[in-house]
Amino acid sequence: MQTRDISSLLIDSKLSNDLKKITEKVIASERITFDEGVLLFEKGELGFLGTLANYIREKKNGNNVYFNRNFHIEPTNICVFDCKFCSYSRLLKQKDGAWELSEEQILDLVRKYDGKPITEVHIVGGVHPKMGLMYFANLIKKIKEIRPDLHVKAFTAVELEYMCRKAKVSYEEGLRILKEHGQNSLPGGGAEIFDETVRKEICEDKCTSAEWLEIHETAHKLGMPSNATMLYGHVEKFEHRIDHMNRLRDLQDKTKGFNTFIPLKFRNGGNQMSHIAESTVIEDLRNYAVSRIYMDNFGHVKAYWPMIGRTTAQLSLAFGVDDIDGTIDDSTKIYTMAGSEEQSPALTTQQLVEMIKQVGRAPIERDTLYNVITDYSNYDFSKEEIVLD
Ligand code: V47
Ligand code: SF4
Repeated sequence: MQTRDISSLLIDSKLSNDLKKITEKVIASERITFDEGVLLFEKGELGFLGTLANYIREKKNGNNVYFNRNFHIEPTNICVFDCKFCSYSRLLKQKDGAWELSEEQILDLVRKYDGKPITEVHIVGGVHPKMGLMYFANLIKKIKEIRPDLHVKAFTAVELEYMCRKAKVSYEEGLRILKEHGQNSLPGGGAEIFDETVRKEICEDKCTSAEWLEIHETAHKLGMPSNATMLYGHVEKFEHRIDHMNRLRDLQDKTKGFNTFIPLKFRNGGNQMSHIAESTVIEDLRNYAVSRIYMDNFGHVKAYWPMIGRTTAQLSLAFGVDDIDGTIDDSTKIYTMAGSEEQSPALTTQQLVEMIKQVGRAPIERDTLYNVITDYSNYDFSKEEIVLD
């Protein structure tokens, strides 16, 4: 990747001293403070932030861009909660647009991938009052009987908090049961924005920030890694984004259990916050870059292409991002229903590889834990040496 040499920033007469100080810290691999994080959002221009973020990204992950072969299962969109930004959920009594898959339908979705080199299933959905801890534990066990090699990344902290509360078990007990039945890790959803005032405004009734963090900390303690997300570009201010990242950075110092940080752009289609304009592409790229600079103890920053769109995902690779999620196979509706440009999100391995190569990066298929499966940099698809989708 050709970007501006970071040390040239130090002799740039147009750059303010406070931004030069942050540049020096980045070069020295020193952590930046809360105030410096806010300052980056307030004063950092796109090119400047990109140079810093790309420097860190290449130091951590070289030219690699990771992806995996995955699919989602969304068992239901019926949800007891009422997040204002959610375009996808329906109340139990609402019939229009609601779905609830039976166990057999879910298992059939898994069987569909027999013989295909999928490595991960991502299971999340609405918080259904009748689908409890043991229902899901047994479901995971059955999924693993069909496909023992599949990594099961399942249930946001929001779903887990509700499951444990209803089953009257501690988070530790609930997570232990799920782990014993085959769950391997947790996705990053439900984090939204940790600041309590903003959280009250956008998702008042679901698990608190402290509960979200406690559930992830407990999972890490039990040897279940997880991801972390941040829903941005709605009513939050820059200091709320940095506060959010700061709470995650602190927990990562303690547990080292997070795999990746995933900023999620608020999409305004068909929800109670539709009057709020979506963030610009420039703001999306600035946000990826500041995330990469601030979250110095996170190995990876992911651009989730079904949400941000493939063009912005490609651009993000010059702004700190080193992962673009996976093949997806048109198995998720969360963003489709919120108005994403990706209305049937599915990419073959070859398409993902080409997308990454187009912007001069090295496409690396990974498993959920970032172990390298295949380096596609010099792979010749016409020879079909690898089982493709
Ligand atoms: O928590 C819901 C978000 C999340 C909207 O861990 C919205 O690998 C934008 O967490 N606009 C669930 N965002 C999805 C999620 C996720 C996605 C991909 C990968 C991983 C991972 C995790 O989706 C929710 C919420 O923050 N969301 N509605 C919306 N209108
Ligand atoms: Fe329910 Fe999740 Fe939608 Fe909130 S974001 S209403 S918890 S499905």
